Amino acid sequence: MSTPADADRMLTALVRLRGALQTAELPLDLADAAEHRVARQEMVDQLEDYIIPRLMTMEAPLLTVVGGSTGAGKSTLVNSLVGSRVTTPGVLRPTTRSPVLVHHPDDATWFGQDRLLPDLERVHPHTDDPDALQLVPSDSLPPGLAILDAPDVDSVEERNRLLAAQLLAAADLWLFVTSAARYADQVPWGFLKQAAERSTSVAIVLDRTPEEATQTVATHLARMLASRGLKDSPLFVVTEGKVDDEGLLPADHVAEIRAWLASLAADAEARGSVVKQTLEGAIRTVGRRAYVVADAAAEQVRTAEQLRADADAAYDRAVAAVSEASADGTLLRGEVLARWQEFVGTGELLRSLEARVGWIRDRVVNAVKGKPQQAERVTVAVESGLETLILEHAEAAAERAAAAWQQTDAGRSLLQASGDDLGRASRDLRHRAETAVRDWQNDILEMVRHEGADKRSTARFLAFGVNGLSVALMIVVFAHTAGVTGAEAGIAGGSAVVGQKLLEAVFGDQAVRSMAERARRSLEQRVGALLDEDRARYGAMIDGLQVQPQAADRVREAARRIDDLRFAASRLGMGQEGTEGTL
Ligand SMILES: Nc1nc2c(ncn2[C@@H]2O[C@H](COP(=O)(O)OP(=O)(O)OP(=O)(O)O)[C@@H](O)[C@H]2O)c(=O)[nH]1
Ligand SMILES: [Mg+2]
Repeated sequence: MSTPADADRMLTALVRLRGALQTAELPLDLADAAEHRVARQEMVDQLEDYIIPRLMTMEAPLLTVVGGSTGAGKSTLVNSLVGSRVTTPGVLRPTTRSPVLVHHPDDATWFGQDRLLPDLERVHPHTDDPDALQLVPSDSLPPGLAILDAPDVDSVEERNRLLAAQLLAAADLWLFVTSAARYADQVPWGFLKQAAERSTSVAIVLDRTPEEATQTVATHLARMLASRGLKDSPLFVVTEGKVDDEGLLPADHVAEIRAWLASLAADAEARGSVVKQTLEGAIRTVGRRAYVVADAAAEQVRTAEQLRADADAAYDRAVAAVSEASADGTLLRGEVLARWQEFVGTGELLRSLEARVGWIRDRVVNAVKGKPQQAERVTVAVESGLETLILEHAEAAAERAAAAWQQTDAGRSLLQASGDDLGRASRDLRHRAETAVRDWQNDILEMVRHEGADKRSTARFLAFGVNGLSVALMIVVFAHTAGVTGAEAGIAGGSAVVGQKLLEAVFGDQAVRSMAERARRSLEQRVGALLDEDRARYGAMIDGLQVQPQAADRVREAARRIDDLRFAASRLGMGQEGTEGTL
């Protein structure tokens, strides 16, 4: 960030990264998703709470966040540093739930809602509200320095722990407080490790140390700090002292820390380098972690597509199966066949099929004359046969799709979240199937009526009737791929041949072929649409996730841009100053 223009470019890249991260939601329960979600939220928070506002106002006061172990004496330390009771210490753990920010009265403008930690509402009187930030102006702090008392990082209350982490992520400088009794605890060290990795500026306060233990404990702690990459962090030891009625420690106990902070406040350059170290470390870390989130987001998109494809495959198969079974003679059995034979007669008809076509036609005409109820019965049988076929395959599709989803964690939790029994056909499918089949039968009636418009008065047309011809057309459709050329195709095939001949006698070969083709297409469309509605239940679950296919690339692009700007800045820095450079 050598020039204001460089800083602007970096700011743009960071704002873009924040936007990209916000769209990179990770709704599917993939392995590690929980971890990535936390990381993503932490990054968005830190960009909003600290990095972006800080970069926009580099001249803002140094924000020192006092964080650390529960009951280590953080609030007492803040009060003692300020010299009056600005935040409430307490015997009951945890005491501090709502952060308190103390600043010089002249610096008030820097800590408005529009700057750092924008989601914490600014309040002036004391509060326990964890969503509020209590602002306390105090003359006893020098301008350019603000101190924030945070909740305990290892709190028994999760809300406290999260808030403490968020506040530390918004700090220019950590004043990390631990006590002689607690300095070896694990949680605080987790935070310190993070600070070391991110090059956050940290000073350690070993609080409440009994006089006689000072040497041993301080030496041990210093060694621990060095081995964890924090050897350059100042270490202050505060010996255990008596607190006064106000809960303040004697001034000399905190004099050293106070002096150090005052010297930072007074020295713009020193202050600037503390801020720069933390800010640059935060930008570097966010940039690096962004790639991990981008990978996770890409994995979400892949998984969502796979789940969708699994459901689609299950339903495609059902559509194909219904289409096949409604054309290969499968339906020309049982009830449909029996009713059809009742309508056109059998035996004799079929036996002499090859020989005397003309004769058959006449026989059929005679056979069906005046039997409209029989045609109606065929229609009813077709209806129920088709419905059963569709329902069977819809059930099978739902089972297959659910079974495929059951195989992954992500799919399993989607099934659970659906609240609907996705493993079964939808509840209203039977009703919708009835309607669809009836609509299809109406299509056929329409077709026959239309095709027969100029033949209405012929004897044959009259003999079969629109209904009779329509059921014949259905029968022909059902035998489409079963072969309709002769009796060798079996009874079903033979029955279809009768239907075919019958239609041909009225409409002619060409017209029958085309009608059968159209009737078949219409059936496929209706069945397809019907099953699509069931399939859509799965699609809706995926759509509801709002997984953004572009998000991963956008995150990666923004992170790369940040890398480039950091690299350019460091080269510039080396060229000009012969040092390691800036960002
Ligand atoms: N005698 C003595 N008591 C102290 C000292 N520091 C803190 N205490 C007491 O220890 C208790 C906890 O101190 P706090 O300042 O509330 O500790 P904290 O770290 O802010 O606690 P949380 O906000 O709950 O995490 C209070 O009763 C303090 O009065 C100290 O140096 N000497
Ligand atoms: Mg406290």
